[in-house]
Amino acid sequence: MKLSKLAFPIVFGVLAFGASQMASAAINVPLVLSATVHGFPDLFTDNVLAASASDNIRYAVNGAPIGGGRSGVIVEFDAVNPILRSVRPGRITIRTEARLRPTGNVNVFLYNWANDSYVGLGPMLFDGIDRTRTLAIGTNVRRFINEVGGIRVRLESRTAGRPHRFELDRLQVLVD
Ligand SMILES: [Ca+2]
Repeated sequence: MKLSKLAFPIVFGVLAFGASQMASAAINVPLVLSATVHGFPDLFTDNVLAASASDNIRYAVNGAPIGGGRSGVIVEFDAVNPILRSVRPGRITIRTEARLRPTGNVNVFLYNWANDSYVGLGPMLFDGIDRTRTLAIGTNVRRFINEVGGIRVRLESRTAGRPHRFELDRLQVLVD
């Protein structure tokens, strides 16, 4: 854990250039909790540590039927770092390394704590081979950080057929 070394450049950047400027270093916010909303409970690997490193140990979820021959996967992760309570970051970046069978989009959302809703960042296209995808949002970032420095990420795949399996090797929540 090297967060203490990253704290200074983040704070310095905010103080020196104002909240609208992005600092040069990013905080990699640790994952602390996960909640699976959809999926077959007996077929997923509910171990958040599996998603914290790129090591081919995967957080795996099988899609639950949602009708019409389709299935859905919704997974939520909480990332928390207390330093986020006191900074005004310019951007949150979600980076994932994952595979999805069959090929399809996984839509990425951040939870807006200010009005209890999810804001979509866009789709990430995955197939049967591990792919690294990145989405970022830089508008009014404070709404995505709660009073304890928490950020909630939702990954949602609803368009794939059955069987439907999402395997997340790594999820990174980066703040800068
Ligand atoms: Ca992993």
